[in-house]
Amino acid sequence: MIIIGEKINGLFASVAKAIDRRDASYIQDLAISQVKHGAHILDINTGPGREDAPAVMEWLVKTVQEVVDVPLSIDTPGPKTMEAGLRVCRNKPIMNSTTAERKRMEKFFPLCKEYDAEIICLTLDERGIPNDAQSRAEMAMLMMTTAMEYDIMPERIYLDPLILPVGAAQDQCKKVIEAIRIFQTLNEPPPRTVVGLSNVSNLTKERSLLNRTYLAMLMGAGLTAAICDPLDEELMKIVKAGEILLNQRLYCDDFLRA
Ligand code: THG
Repeated sequence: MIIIGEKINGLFASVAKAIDRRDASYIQDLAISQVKHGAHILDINTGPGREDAPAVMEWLVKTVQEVVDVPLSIDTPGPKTMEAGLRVCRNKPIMNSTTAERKRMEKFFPLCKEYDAEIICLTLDERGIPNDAQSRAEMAMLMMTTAMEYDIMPERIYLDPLILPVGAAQDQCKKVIEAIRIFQTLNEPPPRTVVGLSNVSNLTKERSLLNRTYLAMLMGAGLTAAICDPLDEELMKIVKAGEILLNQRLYCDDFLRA
């Protein structure tokens, strides 16, 4: 399982404050601890409603790269903010993300090509998120074929069926698992998949329990990567155990105990 650390996100009040103060060491501590706890990639998001988002993105990327050397996932819907991040990435960047909206694809696929990036494709268009797995798969297919018109091969794409909060759309949790299964049938080799795991527990009391239970289910369905909290120890234990049960990691009793 590829772990994408979610914690450098202006959604968190403490991170928003650190951004306002340009408190580099707060951001750098978050980067170092996530990598130390097993993050392979770090998601970087300036948070909502910032006029200075491009400048903030550039500062975040540079600040993080001073202390860790993992690839970064530039998480923004804004083309200017996206490009500000891509321009300063040292490693191959991941664009998070395009949707199936025409205008968004026309902006983001050329950027993906120009910066030789990977890209997350969200199953969402002008009409919103499709309400079942098959429609999500059709939208995923549309994004993959449109990407090919820009010479972006499916190997560079992660498909994201978009997890909704269980409290708001309980029936969607199972449909996202189904979508992960169907996405893998859309191409050969099977397209990679990703989710924003913590979305599922938004506004619930048992966040960690819901997150890790859902992650185990999604792993069983073949999920490639999760944007999640690597500092959640119970969650990371489930990642390790899941990898063993899926025969992706050699079984070792002592390792599981550690
Ligand atoms: N897919 C893709 N990218 C994504 C998402 C996705 N990026 C953003 C998000 N979803 C994944 N990252 C987070 C980060 C934080 C939270 C949830 C998902 C979160 N934050 C607390 C909240 O909003 O309640 C902040 C609370 C606090 O201040 O501590 O839960 O789906 N491709």
